[in-house]
Amino acid sequence: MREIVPSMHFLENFMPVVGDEPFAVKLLEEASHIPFYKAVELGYIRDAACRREVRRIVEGRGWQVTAWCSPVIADAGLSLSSLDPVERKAAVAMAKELVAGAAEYGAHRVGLQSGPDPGDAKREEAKKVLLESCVEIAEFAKAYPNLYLIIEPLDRFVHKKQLLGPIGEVVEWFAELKKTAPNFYIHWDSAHEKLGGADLIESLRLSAPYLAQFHICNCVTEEGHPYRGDHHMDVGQAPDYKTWGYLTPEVGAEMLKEAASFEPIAGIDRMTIALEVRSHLADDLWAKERLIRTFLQRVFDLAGVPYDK
Ligand SMILES: [Mn+2]
Repeated sequence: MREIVPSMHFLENFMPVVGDEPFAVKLLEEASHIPFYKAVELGYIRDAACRREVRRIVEGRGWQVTAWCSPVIADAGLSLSSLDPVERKAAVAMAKELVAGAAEYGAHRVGLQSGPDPGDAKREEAKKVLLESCVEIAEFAKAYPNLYLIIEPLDRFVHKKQLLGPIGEVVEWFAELKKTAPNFYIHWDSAHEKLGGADLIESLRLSAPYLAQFHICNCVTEEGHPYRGDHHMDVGQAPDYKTWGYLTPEVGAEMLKEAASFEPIAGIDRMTIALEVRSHLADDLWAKERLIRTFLQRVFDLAGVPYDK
């Protein structure tokens, strides 16, 4: 059995305001009074005073902190799996900088992603250089004793079109990475798997030997539907929780139950689960937060997994 605790995906749930760091920090402080969550997922924070504030809040709350740094590298137009050595070198240097910065505001996990899929002909080479990038970052991250690295496989063919990728391939690649970089783990996401056409439970099981945390996330997979893709879409509301997507509390509970049944792995005392829903400008953010929390609570209740220990 593995212990799994609820995580607040602050970055996505409060997306419209996270760019205003001082404002977002005030919201984080308010959010820290919600007893349900035992972990939090943030973006990359740049301001030194805000970093100190975030650290004070998360340490005071005893939250496990994930810092999602993947968008920073992608937004800079860089990729850890780039076949251009100059670009890849810049991406690795940036990743190290992000690890050091995230450690300042109390991060325990730093989240990365591969890079765009280069197509059939160059895929194997890209995987090879990605491994080299990850080994170098892992070596650097060893200086931070309570910090691990996580990599989130995305979909390859539908929306995010990343190198990693279908879970079977990811797991094979990961086994190789683990030999030299034991401080790397997988972050699994149900929407990417669903969009990739995977069976959710089977995919989750494949990731189990390396799994540190996961997202449940709603999406539409139907071709031609305007909502198709990884848009971090809304979940439904009681009583029927129906949306155009696949995710209901019952489906979420099935995943949570499965993950809780896995054998423990070295380095991971407790896993986290977050419900990934993105808010948009003009949303009532606290109403949205309540909706997300109510849904995730129901997932725990249906799975029979306790969250208030
Ligand atoms: Mn995700």
